[in-house]
Amino acid sequence: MLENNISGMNKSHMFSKLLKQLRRKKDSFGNRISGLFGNKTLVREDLLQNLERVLLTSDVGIKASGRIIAAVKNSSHNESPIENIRYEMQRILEAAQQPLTIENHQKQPFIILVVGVNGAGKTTSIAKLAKNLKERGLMVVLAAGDTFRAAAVEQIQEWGLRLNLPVISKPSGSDPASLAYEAHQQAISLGADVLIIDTAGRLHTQDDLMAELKKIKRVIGKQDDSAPHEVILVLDGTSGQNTLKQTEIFVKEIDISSLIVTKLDGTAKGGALFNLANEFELPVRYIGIGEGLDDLLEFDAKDFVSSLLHNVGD
Ligand SMILES: Nc1nc2c(ncn2[C@@H]2O[C@H](COP(=O)(O)OP(=O)(O)OP(=O)(O)O)[C@@H](O)[C@H]2O)c(=O)[nH]1
Ligand SMILES: [Mg+2]
Repeated sequence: MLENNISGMNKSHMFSKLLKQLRRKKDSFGNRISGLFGNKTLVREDLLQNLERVLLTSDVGIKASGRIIAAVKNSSHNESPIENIRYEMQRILEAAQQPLTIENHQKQPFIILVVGVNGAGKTTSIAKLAKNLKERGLMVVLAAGDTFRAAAVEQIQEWGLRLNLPVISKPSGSDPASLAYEAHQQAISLGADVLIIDTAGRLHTQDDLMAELKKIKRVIGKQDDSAPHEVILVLDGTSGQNTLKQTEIFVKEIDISSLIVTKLDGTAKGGALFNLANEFELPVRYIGIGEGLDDLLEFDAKDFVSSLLHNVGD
């Protein structure tokens, strides 16, 4: 059985990386939360008010914030509320913790279609994911399905070169569905375990582009009716409430299987994960915590909360 976590990086190394990256900036979500508890003289009511403000302005959302605040209110008055906060935060996020498993898949290749709005971090996340899967011993092929811009094709080709992975591409302007079809055929003939298909960024309001995604899905299904096996929506973790709206529409339009939430390094809006986990029953497979190839971590609710509340209440 192959390891699920990123090989070469043990658990404690991953945690220290998460901790460092999530709290990279002074006004990051983690630093704001822990800052609240640094002030020992704060009375309970003030703490509650400040906590609520931090949660809401970090885009934790009204409902998830309500759950955390209720957990504090329910804690006894003579104990620190921190353990209740930790417990409730973990409970919210645990619903979304379901790692991507590919190894037991019967038909090959396992096809991952990656979608999302412009600039969310799709192509970068594909490169990071490809590296991760390659290190898990899987043979990965990439498809330059963002045929919209010449630069997009070049971008993924460059990642392919760096990672020493085949990239199936066509000139920009080609039909992305036919590229996806060909990439599927080539991945089969190369004996690939995994095919990851990049797509052009689109706004959820662009009907023609949504139709194009549906066509890509249909075409992939022609050669293997169980494919695509995973449709990942990539969300920019700094875009706050927009992440909810985007998820809602992409789910409705093309049946998303899971999420990758990017750019959680240092953002003041890092609460979006709680909002997403509380509102949707979608696994968060990975989180992006930087621009480097190793800055994609398998999502772990306990580690995430521990890094937010690091040194709090000790
Ligand atoms: N800090 C940080 N930057 C990231 C992360 N993920 C991606 N980025 C950066 O975000 C920018 C956009 O990333 P891309 O991967 O090109 O995004 P995309 O969704 O493919 O964009 P389009 O193809 O234009 O739709 C790049 O500068 C990335 O380096 C992350 O986790 N943290
Ligand atoms: Mg891209």
